[in-house]
Amino acid sequence: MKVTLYEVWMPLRSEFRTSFGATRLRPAILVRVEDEGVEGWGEVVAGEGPWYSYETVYTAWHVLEDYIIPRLRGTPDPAEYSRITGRIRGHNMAKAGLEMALWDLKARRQGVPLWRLIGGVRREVRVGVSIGIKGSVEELLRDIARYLDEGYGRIKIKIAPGWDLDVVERVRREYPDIPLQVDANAAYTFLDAPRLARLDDYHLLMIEQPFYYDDLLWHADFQAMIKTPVCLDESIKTPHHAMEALRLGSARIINVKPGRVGGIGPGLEIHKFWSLSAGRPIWIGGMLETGVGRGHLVALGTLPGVRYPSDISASNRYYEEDIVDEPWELSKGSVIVARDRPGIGVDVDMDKLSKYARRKKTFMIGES
Ligand code: OSB
Ligand code: MG
Repeated sequence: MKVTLYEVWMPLRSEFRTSFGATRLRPAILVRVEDEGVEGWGEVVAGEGPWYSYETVYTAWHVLEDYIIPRLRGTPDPAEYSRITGRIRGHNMAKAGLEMALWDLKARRQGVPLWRLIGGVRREVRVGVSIGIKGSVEELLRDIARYLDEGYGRIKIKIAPGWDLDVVERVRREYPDIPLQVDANAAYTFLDAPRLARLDDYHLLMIEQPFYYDDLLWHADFQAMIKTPVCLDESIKTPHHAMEALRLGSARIINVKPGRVGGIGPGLEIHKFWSLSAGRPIWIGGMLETGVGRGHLVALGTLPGVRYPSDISASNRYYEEDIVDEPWELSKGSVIVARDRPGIGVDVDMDKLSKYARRKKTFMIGES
């Protein structure tokens, strides 16, 4: 097997601002695996700095090159992957990039779409759009109007101290009935809990990750205080955290991001435990992925436990030009349709990829 890493920097159509910072140029590592003429693609979603999590595009490259790739023998099945990477603590985004590529390879070898291989039950994935913090409420309202006009049926807005209750109030006054949710990206402490509890007045679908990025306790206390479902993002890094969250009552909903949890396999484990066993909903979160990572999100979005719209928007919501042959598009009813093609359903356009690539390295993997 051959593994190639590409570090790409993709210009976003507009700045994306959250409580932890702003991005204009989104880095990613695209991972290509090739075996006997069949390829598979994955994506490392770590950012330019340790803001969403401690990983960066540089730490991920280092961990892939120096610890993960040297442990590979032959062409591993994704089922063996956790055994291969098990001794490496954390660095889930680095692990996930290669794991996803192995899933795509496996599906393409079998000639089946990835969503079928992992047990998806529908091709139409309900999606929404996640809108960053803006310079003014007017600007936010213009963006919301535009996305609704484009056909997005669910809006998520980012909140942070100084950009929360008043903003939600204005959005609700303008749009009393749209499916709406908020995401704080861990911007608050429990001292803010009484104020945040007033979000209950706006019939939001959920409040995502209000507190500390490792917290489960404050979220549990907060969930007990409010009617609106709490959704965890940053705090759920492994299937074990999902078990802890269930035991503690930290959330009713989990946003599953394959990058954050270490890949498709751990995502499926969380789905099995949280949704199939415990009967609770999940949805699929995004990290501004290129068309490659997006293909993996779409595949996960077809799982039966996905019962809220996912943060999987069309390629053109993020990028002027995506690097895949057929960019992801929004279809009627605010859905993205999983493709009836082997693997993730897209091929990488190598000319476009080279346009955005700043670093590339190939590794030959021996049989033993
Ligand atoms: O918290 O869900 C998040 C983007 C980067 C980092 C964290 C988050 C996000 C988003 C964007 O909300 C979701 C998307 O890809 O559309
Ligand atoms: Mg989030």
